[in-house]
Amino acid sequence: MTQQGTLGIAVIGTGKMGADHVRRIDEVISGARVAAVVDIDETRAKAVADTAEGCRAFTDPAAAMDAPGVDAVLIASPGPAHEAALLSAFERDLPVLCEKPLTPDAASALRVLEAEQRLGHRRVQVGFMRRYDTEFMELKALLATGELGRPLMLHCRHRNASTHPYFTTEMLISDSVVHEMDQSRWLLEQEITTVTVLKPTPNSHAPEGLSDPQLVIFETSGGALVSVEMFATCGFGYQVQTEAVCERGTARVGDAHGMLVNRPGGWGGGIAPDFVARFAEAYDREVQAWVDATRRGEVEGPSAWDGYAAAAVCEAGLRAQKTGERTPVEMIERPAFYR
Ligand code: ISE
Repeated sequence: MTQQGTLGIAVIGTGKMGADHVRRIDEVISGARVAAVVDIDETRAKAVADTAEGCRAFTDPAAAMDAPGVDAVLIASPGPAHEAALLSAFERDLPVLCEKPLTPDAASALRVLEAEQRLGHRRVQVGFMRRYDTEFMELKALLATGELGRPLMLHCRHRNASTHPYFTTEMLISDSVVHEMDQSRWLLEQEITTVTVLKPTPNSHAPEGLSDPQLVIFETSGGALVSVEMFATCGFGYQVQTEAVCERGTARVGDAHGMLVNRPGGWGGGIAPDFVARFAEAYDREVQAWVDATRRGEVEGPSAWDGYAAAAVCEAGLRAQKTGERTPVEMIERPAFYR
């Protein structure tokens, strides 16, 4: 660690999320600095590097990890590039915060698990930021008290205003519903055992060929049911809501409308445009927690095991999406290393 114990971070990927993390590390959180950024688009890497003092731009992740002053790696590149970046970080025994998904499929996630276990110590925190959202943390704490009794069902709504041009029907599961996969495992402390995907006639405002919205149903090892409405082209903004239905009551989070205003002709609140705005504080808390744990020499938060479990559920989800059938999740037994 350099500069009085300040953690020097290499940020891999300078798209929407990577650039936002660079700003966050530079301006919002404490104890860290951006030492390097990487992007295959050199111009974009340089433009983002220019926003953070002392930051160098690279096009090769390995070269950035070897740069002077780099103590840790934040991976925010597209999912298919994660495995190679994770394995390079392990070769250098560097701590990693890896944006979701850990990797795009269960086989590659398993290779990452095995490589981390060969290191002999945990190195990875996965960026499931909902675990750091105040409302979701409150819901988790309430369920843990047992006051409402056993959770029977979760009803989740996940809405995005619109999709980017290369968003596919499969990505509704692997890029979007992956959040509900992790959130459900975390809230219920159970594994997801089956996935069913139902598709209504698509929204006529969805891009040609995109099957949106979808209704996804999980069954869990403890006999709970989870319903997820995934609607990626809702048109009106970004919404993530969850209602837990328990034996003695219900609890709902994510209305997140902020201030309620009365004005001539009506009343109401605002709605976030996207995940960067809606989960800004959760991302701040997540990255700060990672930096703090790393500076203490510890690893906390969602682990590579959680990343693997989500990848295994995604795989079942993608099969269920094609066949329309209730599809079992295939997972290895949890290694003692991740207990
Ligand atoms: C995006 O990648 C995210 O992670 C967002 O949280 C999610 O709402 C969106 O659907 C994904 O594409």
